[in-house]
Amino acid sequence: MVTVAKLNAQRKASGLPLVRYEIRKLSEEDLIDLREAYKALYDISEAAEGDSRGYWALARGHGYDQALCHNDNRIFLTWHRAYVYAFEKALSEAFKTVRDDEQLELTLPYWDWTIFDPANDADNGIPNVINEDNYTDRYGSTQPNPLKRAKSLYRIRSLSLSGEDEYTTRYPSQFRAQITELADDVSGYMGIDEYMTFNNDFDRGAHGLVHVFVGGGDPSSPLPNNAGDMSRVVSAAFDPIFWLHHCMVDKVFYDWQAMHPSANVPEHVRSAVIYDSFTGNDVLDAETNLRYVYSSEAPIALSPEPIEEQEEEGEVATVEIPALAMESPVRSAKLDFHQLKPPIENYILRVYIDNPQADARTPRTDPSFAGQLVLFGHGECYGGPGHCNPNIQGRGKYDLRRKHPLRNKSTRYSINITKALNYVRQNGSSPHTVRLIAINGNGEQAPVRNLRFTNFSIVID
Ligand SMILES: [Cu+2]
Repeated sequence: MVTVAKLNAQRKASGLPLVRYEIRKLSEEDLIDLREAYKALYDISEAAEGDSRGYWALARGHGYDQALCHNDNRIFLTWHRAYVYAFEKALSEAFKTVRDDEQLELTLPYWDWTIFDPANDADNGIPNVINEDNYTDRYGSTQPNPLKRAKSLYRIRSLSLSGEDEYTTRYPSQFRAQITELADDVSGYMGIDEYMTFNNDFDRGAHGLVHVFVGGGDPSSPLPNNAGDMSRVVSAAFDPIFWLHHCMVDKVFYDWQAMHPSANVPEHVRSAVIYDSFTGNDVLDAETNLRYVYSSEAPIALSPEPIEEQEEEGEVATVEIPALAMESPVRSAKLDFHQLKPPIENYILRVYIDNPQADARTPRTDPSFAGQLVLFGHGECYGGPGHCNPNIQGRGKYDLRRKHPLRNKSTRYSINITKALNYVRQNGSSPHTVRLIAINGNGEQAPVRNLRFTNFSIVID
């Protein structure tokens, strides 16, 4: 099975957007990665509290003693998008450092608080992996769960607390009762077509509700008014759940944008400077500019590791899509090729779902047909060495010329399989199989290995 960090590193090398997943869909290995990454951020701050790479440097930006998220409500959505993005990058950097491995690219998962899942959630409505006190690390020993609590600069410096009181605390006894309302709220937001109405309703609606009821309050709390950390702006971002919550807030924003592509974003929101010196314009198109997308299903790839061209066997490539959890039709399902080299001859790549008999003769009218990619033959290379894939990695600060237009390692080759997947969801049983067939210019089936790509992954949301 491919991990989130390894798959995203492969996608990054291919110029594809990174993928953020739902926390309940992560594998044990992914959760260990996430926990080690959080711990690595804590360790940076523990060693030097002002280190800009560390947890406290980020958490204090929410309104403790640095930037102020609540300074201007009109930029609620964009400010927090930049804030979560900065956290995700710091998390991934700390993870690479602690693992001493550059071939990893961690993304932050989101916590979908519109559902209660008895198999994965605690009675209070919070997923077990976030709620449990301890977890088993990759060496089999018990460790404190870094997603449960973190030391808070606010508690230590401003409230002079010590010992166990240095750690963030939640009192979520009323949270689970809110989940139905949260789901209703989010589906209601999707019907709003005006940006500022959505921004304001969401900020002071579902977003705030999660803060208030996850933080909660209790007479034993040493915070003012017996609050939990999540229920106060000044302390919220010190609780590790803050980032998983705000990643969900960002996903709702992302989904809303997809449903309202022509909504007018006010000039003030576009030009306002937000967290980390971004402007609203920099972050409005997350997929293009920040290079991430969301997936509501677990990571799916043909192979856990990049495939060497010569090793791939067989006439077709088949990958299994695990049972789909979503009750409603999927909004988007894309099959993305990693580092596909434009072929010399003409090829058509066809995708069929749940049809083990599919071959070059299976017509496009067959309900199992999911989509195709027509690759117009590139021909022999007549250029000099490196012509078809000039070195672009080396470019950057030392070479500011316009990028070379020929670069197959970062061209997106993608097949949209949304329609067919929704069809089989209704008419078939899961898990589903995706079958990739290559057809040459004579209409004959050709080995898929004739097409050179290092892997493909499927993103379903
Ligand atoms: Cu918030």
